[in-house]
Amino acid sequence: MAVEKHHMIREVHEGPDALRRTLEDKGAFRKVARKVAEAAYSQVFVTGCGTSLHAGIAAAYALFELAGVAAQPIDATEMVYAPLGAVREGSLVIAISQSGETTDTLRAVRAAKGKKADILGVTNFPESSLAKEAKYLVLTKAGEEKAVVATKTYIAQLGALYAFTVEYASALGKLKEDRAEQLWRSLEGLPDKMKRLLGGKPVDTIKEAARFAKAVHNAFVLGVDVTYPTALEVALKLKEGTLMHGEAFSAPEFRHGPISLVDSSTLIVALYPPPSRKEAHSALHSVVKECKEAGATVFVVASEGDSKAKNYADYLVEVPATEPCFASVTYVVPGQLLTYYTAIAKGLNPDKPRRLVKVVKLEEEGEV
Ligand code: F1P
Repeated sequence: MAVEKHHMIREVHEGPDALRRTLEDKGAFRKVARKVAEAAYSQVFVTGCGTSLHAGIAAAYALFELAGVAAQPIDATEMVYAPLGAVREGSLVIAISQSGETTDTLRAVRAAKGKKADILGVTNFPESSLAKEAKYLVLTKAGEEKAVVATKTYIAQLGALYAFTVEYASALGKLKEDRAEQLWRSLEGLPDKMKRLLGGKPVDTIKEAARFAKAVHNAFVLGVDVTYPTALEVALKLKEGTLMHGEAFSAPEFRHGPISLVDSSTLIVALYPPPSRKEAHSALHSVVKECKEAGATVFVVASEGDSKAKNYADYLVEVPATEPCFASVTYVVPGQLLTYYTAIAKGLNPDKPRRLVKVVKLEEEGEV
């Protein structure tokens, strides 16, 4: 690969390898998952900040679907307030932080431990504070990430959390062996599928869309079902990297108010769930139609062979088909690339967005 000027684009290209390395030690996931299953937790929370929180929401969706576990995602910044009232002995808190040093996440973890909860830490740094606080550890193997805008670490977090979920669901007796194997094969096939999005037609389309997006002030990122967690992450990327106002909604929820903001200056990023999720797919499609009629420009990400998704698309990026519950891994890549190329088109440095730092470490907040 050519030497890239920015860390961000180099790190987007390193996503497939980060995922492959993270998934390598199957036995480690199995060991942790078995211990967690044996402990028979009565409730599960998932927490983190920013991109890590979004990986946690994606994991909660997989835990609902594959393990039948009602995992409750909560922002780490909120966890220390009202939600703490529900944390008790027998609670498991899955805490995610690529650095393992984010103050807000560590505060949530310490508060939960104070209520006798156990912590499963998911981090890129085995020596980090989060790793030290955690009873169980799941490691991502993304290597160092230099750009402030997180990309490959998110991919690695998804991989680790999905692998844990498959093993946990199996240990709970919720997945048959052959289905678990099928899911593992699907996970292991994801790096190659991601690579297909990093060049050729998808990138040409994204560069073209970025030339349009550089003048956009408001973008709404619509997902539904398995693409909803990805929508949250893509909207965060757009805000951090391009300074445009990007906001995510579950597509049907978008009708309950925000749709009135759509006009001919709006960009809609529509993340179509795989067509096999029929109801969700048509729920999103009908909202996209209304947005198109209101004059919006529509950037669509859809599964290959999704014939309906082209109908209202000004720009269309097709992602290789995957197990729907792992869709976040492929669907986020066009969003990461759209962020990068729009930042470049706007003359911004995506490695160092204004006012953002890679690790948010806070002093005790006194009176201000
Ligand atoms: C969490 C995070 C990042 C975000 C920014 C600030 O970091 O919110 O997701 O991009 O850099 O910190 P971490 O807890 O995953 O290290």
